[in-house]
Amino acid sequence: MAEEIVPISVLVQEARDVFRNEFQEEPDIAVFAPGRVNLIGEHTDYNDGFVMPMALPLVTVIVGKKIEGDESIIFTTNTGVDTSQRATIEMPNKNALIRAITPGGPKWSMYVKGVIANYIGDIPPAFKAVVHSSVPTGGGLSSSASIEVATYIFLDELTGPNSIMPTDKALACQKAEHDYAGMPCGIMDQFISLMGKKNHALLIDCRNLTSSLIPLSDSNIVVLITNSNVKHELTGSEYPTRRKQCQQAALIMKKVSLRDATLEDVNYLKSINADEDIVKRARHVITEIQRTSEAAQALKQMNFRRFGQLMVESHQSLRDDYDVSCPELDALVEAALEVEGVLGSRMTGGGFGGCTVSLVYAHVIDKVIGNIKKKYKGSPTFYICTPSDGAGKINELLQK
Ligand code: GAF
Repeated sequence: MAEEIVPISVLVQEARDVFRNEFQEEPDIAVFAPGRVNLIGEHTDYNDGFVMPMALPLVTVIVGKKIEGDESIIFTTNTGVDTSQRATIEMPNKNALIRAITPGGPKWSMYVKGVIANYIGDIPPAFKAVVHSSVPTGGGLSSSASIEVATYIFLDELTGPNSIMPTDKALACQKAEHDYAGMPCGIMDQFISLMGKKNHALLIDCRNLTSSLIPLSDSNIVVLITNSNVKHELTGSEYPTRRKQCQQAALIMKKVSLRDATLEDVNYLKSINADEDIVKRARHVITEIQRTSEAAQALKQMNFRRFGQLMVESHQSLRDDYDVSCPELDALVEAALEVEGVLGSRMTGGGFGGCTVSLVYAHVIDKVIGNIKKKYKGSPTFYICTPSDGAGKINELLQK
């Protein structure tokens, strides 16, 4: 029914086999970084707001080793839309004032290049590596952030111990995505991929980059992710537009960001006949930040029913005010909510396709999956996920 979650140990062995095949030698470094699902707090990270994601057991693994010379060679088992599985990277010049890498090459390699260029501290040596992932590409579960963060941790292993804060590593990976992949993302995905914790959701304050863990491990409750397996073209262009609209709203309200605004400020926007889209975007962000704070309280009190209601309100707001849902995501949410025992359901991530996340009583999980399969016109895939640990090294798995 649901997809099998491949254990990290198996992914590492698979990646090692590919490495041996490609390079006829053994890797001596293995690292992983997870994808994420956002439980609530959507499109709030770039508005200084709160988000509440959890790290997934779906991960990107990188195995590799240091080599002599200036050129790194990377092989991926998953190319996404590209056809080329191999990329070479000219490592940055140690004497250059600005650490830049020539762009170009397959899209997946841009995430790796961007992280090398933005790596904090010593310039990493050249390396050979294999990238292998169980995070579905382009499914809204942060496959790109998991490659970036895995790359960062891999470079840490190459260069040796350092005292760089995880938040600074997350910021470096975010900059990699901005500058090398051209996606002006917020900080949520890289942050949770680094700092996720088993059996916990993470409430992140994206204004001051602090976070608090909230336990999420109740044997009666299941987090169900449903991949619509659709991705509409709008994603690339609409995300920057939403960011700009939020900045415009804050500017008109004379606020640093929408984090500082209230619904009274939305009334002010209306009173001056501000553009209707601007009003709606601001209303979503302001109410979503409130919902996320309330959801954190509900989760602390293990009030899953309230948490679920807030998820539903979040979806409605994303659909009606932020205009980032699509008929497929709406249909998945609707089909999930038809089943008694589903506490909440919403689209998750940037929108325009990708996944929904539902909070479900464990005893109705088969019923929910069955109903979605019956009602949804596409071909959905399902993942039952428990909150998992953030990125780390797993070199010992290579010894086995
Ligand atoms: C994408 C972005 F990368 C995140 O930073 C966040 O803005 C999310 O969309 C929407 O909440 O995943």
